[in-house]
Amino acid sequence: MKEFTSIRQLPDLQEALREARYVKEHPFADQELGRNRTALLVFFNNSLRTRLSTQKAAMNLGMNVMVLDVNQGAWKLETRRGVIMDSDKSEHLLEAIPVMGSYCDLIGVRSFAQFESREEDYGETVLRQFIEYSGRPVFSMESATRHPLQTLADILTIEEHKSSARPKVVMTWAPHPKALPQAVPNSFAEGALLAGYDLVIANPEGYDLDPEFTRGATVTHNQDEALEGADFVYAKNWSAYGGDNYGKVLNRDMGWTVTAEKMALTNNAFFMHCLPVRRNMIVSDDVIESPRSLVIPEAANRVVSAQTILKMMLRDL
Ligand code: AN0
Ligand code: CP
Repeated sequence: MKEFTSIRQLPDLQEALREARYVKEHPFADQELGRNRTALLVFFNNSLRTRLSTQKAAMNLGMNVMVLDVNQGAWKLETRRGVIMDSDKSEHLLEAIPVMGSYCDLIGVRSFAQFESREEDYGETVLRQFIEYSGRPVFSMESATRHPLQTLADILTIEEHKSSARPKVVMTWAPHPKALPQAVPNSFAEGALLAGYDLVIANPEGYDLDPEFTRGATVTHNQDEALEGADFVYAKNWSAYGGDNYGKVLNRDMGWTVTAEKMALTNNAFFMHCLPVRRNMIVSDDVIESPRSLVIPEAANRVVSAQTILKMMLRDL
């Protein structure tokens, strides 16, 4: 695999899940594959899980790893072409990217939506430049529109816990004080549909996601109705996508928080969230601490998803 920016780029999801289960059972079986290979992880945004799990995955494969926090210690980077560089930005991405590429074999990039323009965000301007100018295979560690390593870990977690062939999976919006990207919900919807789940998306009016990602799912504005009979509840906040409201917070209704009363509507569902999560905004303490909460094994599976993808990319170097 030469590029991994969407779960749809996997040659075969079921084959990738088989590979993931193997990796989980035998984490050190491929130490030779990464020998003398270097992964560079470039972060334009904060991270706990992605940073640590991707480093661990690379180390399990015998790789060397370098991490760059672009906003801490590197030169401030200009990303748009054609601008007169008289601001505080000392270097252009168009030089920085090929330089970074010359120091490594694989590049991971985290670059969130900036909410200045939907076209720029959904055009994936930063990620695309890495793909075009680094000369190296690139994988996403969450871009403006998707978070495929998270999605692969989420699907693996559902596969490990489901008790029917086609579980009912409810992805529900929940309140949050700040504007968050649509990357995680877009990507989860894309993945859950690819996996063949019965996907229901519940969100307030004004929060419908880009249909490019949700086509095939049931979208409803009634959370209680959606939760009925759910086998998995996947909570996430996102900001508005459509119209003039792109990137805005339109709703803070705490009636959407996932509480024990809400979970009582489900088929004794498992609770999932990609983390970081704000307790008693997105989910109540008792739900996230309950035995049905999968947030910790879900996060642990991030090592497995990263290692699976790195392995597939190393094989094709
Ligand atoms: C980010 C988001 O919602 O996309 C990262 C989640 C993995 N969350 C925050 O910025 C809080
Ligand atoms: N879930 C996830 O990607 O977490 P981080 O933002 O901490 O990497």
